[in-house]
Amino acid sequence: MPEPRILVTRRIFPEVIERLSRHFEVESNPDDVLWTQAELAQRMADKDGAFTTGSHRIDKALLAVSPRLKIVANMAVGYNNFDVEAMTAAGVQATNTPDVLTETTADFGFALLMATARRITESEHYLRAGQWTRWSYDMFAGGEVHGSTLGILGMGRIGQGIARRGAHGFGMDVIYHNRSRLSPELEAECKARYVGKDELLAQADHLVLVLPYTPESHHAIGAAEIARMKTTATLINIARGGIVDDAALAEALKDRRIAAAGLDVFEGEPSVHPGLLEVPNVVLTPHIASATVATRLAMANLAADNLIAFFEKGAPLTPVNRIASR
Ligand code: 8YV
Repeated sequence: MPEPRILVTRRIFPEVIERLSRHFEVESNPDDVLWTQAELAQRMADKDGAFTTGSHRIDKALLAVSPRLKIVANMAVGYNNFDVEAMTAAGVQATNTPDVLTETTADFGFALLMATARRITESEHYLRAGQWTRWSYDMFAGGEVHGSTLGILGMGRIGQGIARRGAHGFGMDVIYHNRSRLSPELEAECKARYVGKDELLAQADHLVLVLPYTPESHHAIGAAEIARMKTTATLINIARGGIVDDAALAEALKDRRIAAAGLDVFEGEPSVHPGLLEVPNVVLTPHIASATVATRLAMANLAADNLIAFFEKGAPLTPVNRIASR
């Protein structure tokens, strides 16, 4: 039997390409060319499987011209780049990389919260610009982190990791809102209290977004939601751009309707709303919440494991959809 043909859509660890090559005929992208969807479709035409990141959409149009495709393994826990319904209808297995990035991403969420509340990047820019000439009592005075109220919107694995850090490490009062409540045991472990969305917005000193991006969560935080927040609050988004209305947020930050924001993800990234680049009270990072060497390698290996398990054992390790057996 000929080896299955796999397309790897972006540059990834050479050792993972090497692993894949021991099982499959691999077409990789070592120069990391950002293929258009049309270029991707051309390459996908003779492939049995694909290793993707969030850079490309796996949608109806692509599936229609990928007759051999049986599986797409995303190197990400989020899979809003997949049309899962269309993939399921086409009998294409979808997989993601949960768990391996949970703690690293929660670490970053907390780092972004701290940097935002304590104005770390803003003050560094000031220092680098040679503006620090003397002490003053209110120089870069920020908001308190320890003992404050931490609000979490989206209480999956990463949200729970942030809750634990806040409650156990910083004595924060943790409240959360989610589609479904955690079990009493998990609530106790995270020291987190379930509240309605309006109460979450009104009570949080620091509001962290960790929910998946779906049609329902599009602009879950817009002008109306920001208006319900404390004027001293910070907003942290490590989930997906599109959950926040970036134009409304830029306006609110300019008018100091909230104190500050920390954003790792953006609507239409890698471009960033110009209003966000103009205000000082925002910490901006280029979608790096899972970016440690160890975690990115674990994610790549899990995506590879999914392809190998699917073709060699008939079932992937971390499926997103259930497909009828062929
Ligand atoms: C990825 C992410 O690096 O896992 C996710 O959902 O957002 C990041 O960890 C990114 O999606 C690239 O695939």
